[in-house]
Amino acid sequence: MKTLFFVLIASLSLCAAPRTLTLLDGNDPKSYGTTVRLYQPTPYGGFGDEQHRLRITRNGKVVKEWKDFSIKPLYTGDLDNDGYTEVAILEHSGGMLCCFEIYIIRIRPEGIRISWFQFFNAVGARAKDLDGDGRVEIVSLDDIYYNDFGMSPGDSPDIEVVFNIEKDDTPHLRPALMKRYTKPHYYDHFTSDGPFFLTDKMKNYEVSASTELIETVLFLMYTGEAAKAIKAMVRYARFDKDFDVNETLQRLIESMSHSIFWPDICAVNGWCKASASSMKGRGVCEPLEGKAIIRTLRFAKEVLMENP
Ligand SMILES: [Ca+2]
Ligand SMILES: [Ca+2]
Repeated sequence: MKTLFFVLIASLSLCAAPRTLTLLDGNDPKSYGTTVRLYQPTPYGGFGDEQHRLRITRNGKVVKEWKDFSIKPLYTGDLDNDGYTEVAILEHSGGMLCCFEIYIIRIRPEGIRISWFQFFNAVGARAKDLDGDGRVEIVSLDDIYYNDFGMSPGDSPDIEVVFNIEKDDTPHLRPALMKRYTKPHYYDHFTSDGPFFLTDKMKNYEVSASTELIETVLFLMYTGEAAKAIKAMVRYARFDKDFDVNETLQRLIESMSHSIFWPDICAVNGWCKASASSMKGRGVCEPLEGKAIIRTLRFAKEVLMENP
């Protein structure tokens, strides 16, 4: 009975204590004395403000500490295959869909460097070397579109992206890996030939077909198949008379131009100024103005409308 009592007390104390995760141990030779620890409040106790804390120390001295509504580990290891360790974390500052940040903490002999970039909705973000080339891919949602289609967050379109973080901290899309791993559920339905129809699942779950369409269209544009995207929209517009291809295109291009992947989207579709695109390679795509792209795409649409 006495033993049971002590076990009970010990369990209660454990429940009340915040959970501590050591993301990087200062004894690891590749840490150069850097320890990265995450303190997570427990559901029934812990921090009074229920916030997560991340603390970075080097040789026992605190060099950085911050707290937010939610901080989750994303990856610890060599993210970009340069021989040095990175710690990637996902921070959520609150709100239903907004705002998430991915932080990259670079551990180097001379010190640490922290950079970050923002996602609207990064629920379920994960990191893994998908193609075995030594560079780690991050898979997450690019959800900038929920603001732009006048829909509730649950119905708004989003796209699952696969990207690498370069040594200069810029994210770069991996369209080929997206084709292999993140095809939207209704991809085949929207890209096949013949008249469009609602599937039983679409009817049963009252899924907005145009949201599903936009997700497929985004996927096609992010992976360099804009012509196929237009074809899917034209086919759908014959089914849904309220669907305006021109208007949707315009909103899509405008929204896309706010994505952190916009230079990549332009590069993969060839929407770059001639002088820049002729050089090929990364970082040289100077995007066309949105209006010029819309003109090109509308022309493609007119051709398709006349020759289905
Ligand atoms: Ca590295
Ligand atoms: Ca890889």
